[in-house]
Amino acid sequence: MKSLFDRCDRNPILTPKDIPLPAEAVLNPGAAEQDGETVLLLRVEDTSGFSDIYVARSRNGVDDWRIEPEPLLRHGLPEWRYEQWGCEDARVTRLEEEKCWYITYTAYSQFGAAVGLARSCDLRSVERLGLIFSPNNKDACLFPRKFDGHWATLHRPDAGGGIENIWTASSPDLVHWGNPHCVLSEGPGPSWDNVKVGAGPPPILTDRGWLLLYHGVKMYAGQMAYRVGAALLDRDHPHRILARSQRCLFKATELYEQSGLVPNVVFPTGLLLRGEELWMYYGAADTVVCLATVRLRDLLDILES
Ligand code: M1P
Repeated sequence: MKSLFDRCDRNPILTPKDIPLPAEAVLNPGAAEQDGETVLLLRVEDTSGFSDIYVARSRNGVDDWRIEPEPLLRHGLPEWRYEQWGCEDARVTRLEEEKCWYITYTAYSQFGAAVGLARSCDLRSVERLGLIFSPNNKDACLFPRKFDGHWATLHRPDAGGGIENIWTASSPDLVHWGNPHCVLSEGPGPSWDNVKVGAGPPPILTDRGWLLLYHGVKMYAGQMAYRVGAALLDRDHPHRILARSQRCLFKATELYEQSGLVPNVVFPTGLLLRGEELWMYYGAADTVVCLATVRLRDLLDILES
């Protein structure tokens, strides 16, 4: 059977060897377009185990990446106590109304994993706005427009007892967040996503609603398998789910996905719509960065069925 997604034949498109410092891993990239170029916000884990966010640019989004020598978000700055252990897994959303990109990322510290928000108008310098969700919370991404005068985000609070579902929250100013709703729960029984779920890249608006890619996790013999599913959220009420894929749509099948620091992980964090195609940037085995494409129509048809 032909797979829904086509993997880039240059995969992995970025490896630790491409990084201008000794790196253990490069993974889970946010993706944006700027001046006709693809910009990835890479999580780079250094050889001491701590992560920062670096910027990479490419004309074709596949190769010839130019990587900034200094991180955009560096962990351990004395004034940012909630990210002393790492800045991880950035998702980036262009807010046209604000004429800036907004970056949600995991701020990791002795206090746990929280959600940090930063803004950048040039993707070269950044202004941190602080935490928007306290620990433990991860996998946050912003919608690119307001709903009834409020911004909206997806995020994944840890409810305790192993319950980790995707929630929405809304805010008048991107700083104060409330109005929580659970939008997508862990799958039931032995489902492929029964251990936890987390939002992937910022949702993309389609003629059928907001398309969300998310990761779902299931445990096999004590090892977690991270795979990818999709959902459609209501165009005007993003906490209402319209459809959800019953099966996983993308999983680790290649050596660079099945083998690495954390085996059997595909973890999408960047998604760009190019014509009829979606370009999905993802971390593989928590070690390298990869690209796969899918026709938007094919994905929507699956959700509709
Ligand atoms: O090892 C796979 C992933 O594990 C975590 O995922 P989640 O956010 O769902 O808990 C993260 O640490 C992520 O970085 C990592 O890729």
